[in-house]
Amino acid sequence: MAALIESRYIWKNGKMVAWADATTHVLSHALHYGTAVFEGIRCYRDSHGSLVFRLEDHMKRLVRSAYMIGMELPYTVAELVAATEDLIRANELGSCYVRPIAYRGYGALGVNPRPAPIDVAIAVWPWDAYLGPEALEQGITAGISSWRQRSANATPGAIKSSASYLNSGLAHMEAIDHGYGEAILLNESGMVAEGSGENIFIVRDGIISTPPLSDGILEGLTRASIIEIARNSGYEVLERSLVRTDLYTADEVFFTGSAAEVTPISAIDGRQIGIGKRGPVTTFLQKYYFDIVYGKVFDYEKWLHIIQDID
Ligand code: PPE
Repeated sequence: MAALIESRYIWKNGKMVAWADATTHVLSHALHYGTAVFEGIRCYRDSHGSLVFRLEDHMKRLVRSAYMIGMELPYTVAELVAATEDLIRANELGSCYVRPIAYRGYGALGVNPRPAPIDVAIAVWPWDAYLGPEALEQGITAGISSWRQRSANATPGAIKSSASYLNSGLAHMEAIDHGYGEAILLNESGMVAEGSGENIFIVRDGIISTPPLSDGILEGLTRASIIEIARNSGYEVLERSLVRTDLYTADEVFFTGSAAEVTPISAIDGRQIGIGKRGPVTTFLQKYYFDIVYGKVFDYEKWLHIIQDID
């Protein structure tokens, strides 16, 4: 799932550097104190070029995450978008994953991050189906984690910070150890929050529901896209708090994320969900999502940053 396939160049602090040279010192602040924010973006290849899904929106979220942890990035959203475009061209990749990261680098240690410099990098590499090749069709199993989503007052889920992913990692490892494919975290009030790297949706009697942002989740761009696509297709979509039993009794449950795309959940805590594989609403939304990201739906081209091939 996560083995890196190296590409040629990484963009770092305004320059293209060779993959192997994009290193940082072991005393970089972020390594010790989690002072980094990042993004995960997918780029899809069609016959004319590379289509980067919601690139500008992801870079805006990066800037917002940075702002919330007191980092003012030395690059604008437009500069980060242009850098990504240059990088994808330079690496001549097919479909790939884009990982921008902004972090407190080398120069000062101690809890106060402010004396440490800010470094910004963007990497791209091929990344296959996040939850395994069969997951998109067959679904994956999930378990409710004994680890909780942190409250909005402690490493908030709304900030896509490296620090938050310690919690995701704990939940994910536990899920794997218990024989599940992925973890679902409840928040401190016991409401369903999200997966270790995905937002979550349920379908019951044709109505789609997903936890509200106020339940302490990441404001997922795939989540926002699915809400918009579903509403425009005539579905009722509610942003409402969900309890664990809402998951058990749903007809369908699915995860969304840039990496996970739209992944059905076949069972939760050993209880089969609906028909135990991708249900009809999930199938519809997943297909629609893939059609959109591959540029087949004119109405949603607004979400694609198109990098034309230069012949
Ligand atoms: N919640 C969490 C905790 C999360 O990590 C992600 C994305 C989402 C929701 C969905 O957000 P969005 O991608 O904007 O729809 N997780 C990213 C990183 C995964 C990783 O393993 O690293 C991703 O999907 O790229």
